[in-house]
Amino acid sequence: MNPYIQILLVEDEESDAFLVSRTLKQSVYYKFDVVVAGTLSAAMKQLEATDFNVCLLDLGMPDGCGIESLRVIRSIDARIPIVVLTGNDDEALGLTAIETGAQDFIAKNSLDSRSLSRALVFAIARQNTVLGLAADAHTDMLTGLPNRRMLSSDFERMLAKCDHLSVAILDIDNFKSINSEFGHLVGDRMLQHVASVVRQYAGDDVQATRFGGEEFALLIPESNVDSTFAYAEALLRNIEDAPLVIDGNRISVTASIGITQVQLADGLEESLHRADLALYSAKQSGRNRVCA
Ligand code: GH3
Ligand code: MG
Ligand code: MG
Ligand code: MG
Ligand code: MG
Repeated sequence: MNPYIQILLVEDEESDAFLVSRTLKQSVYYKFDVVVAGTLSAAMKQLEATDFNVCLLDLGMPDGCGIESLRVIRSIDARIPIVVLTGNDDEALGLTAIETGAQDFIAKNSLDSRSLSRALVFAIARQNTVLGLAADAHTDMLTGLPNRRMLSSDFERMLAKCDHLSVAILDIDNFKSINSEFGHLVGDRMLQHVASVVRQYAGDDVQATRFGGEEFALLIPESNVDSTFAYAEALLRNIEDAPLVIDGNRISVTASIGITQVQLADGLEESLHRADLALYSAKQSGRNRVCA
């Protein structure tokens, strides 16, 4: 681990902040760089301005009390490892803190450089592992796109911040014949290729997901049926115009897309179902086209 560790110390008692900083300076193995925030709102400003490696949090703050302080920090930063400082050997509070999302707790009156360093370094290492596992669980290995697990949280997130959302399902045409003609490995390369065309085309605003085998889902914000139709149509032209080149051989592919606009009462499943029916129409009417 990087021996240089940036800590946000959220502590309202100056004498305690001094004690913690002094204890950290005694570490032989790590250089702890400590920034002190005396209130939760000061902590919020610091977290927005700087990338800290870990947050050391006193639960009793003037603008927050007990576990509530922890919730506040977590809501500002969902990823930062948090080690809680408890005042009076309050083990029950420390354990509750861990259940609420802290990585560890340590009692202020038993601070020593070794156990404090250990708690901080362990918290960082463990949180890295947890975040890595979470990222893996939400990423499709073959294409690197988010997978279906990610789709429902993306759907809720986008629905919350835009007025009109559309859903598109893209399915590669006659993909079985790519596999049977060129082999499964080339099929995999084709999936990666189409995924990269989709990802580039989608950019930052549209959320693209590998939805299933050779199917991709797109969440398109601030769109209606007409704009989504044109958007999807242009994507199909990009795919058609970008053959996969392997050893000088150009392998062309097309896809079909079903689109729908998310209705007020819709959940993700209803929207996907309608997009899937539209996709079926696109396939039935000859493929390489968009249907709504
Ligand atoms: P259609 O135009 O009707 O969509 O025809 P299709 O051949 O694409 O139809 P279908 O959806 O039935 O076939 C999808 C195929 O995709 C079947 C499966 O073997 C293949 N497939 C799914 N996932 C993968 C993968 O990860 N790699 C490879 N190489 N093939 C996959
Ligand atoms: Mg306090
Ligand atoms: Mg399919
Ligand atoms: Mg199919
Ligand atoms: Mg297909």
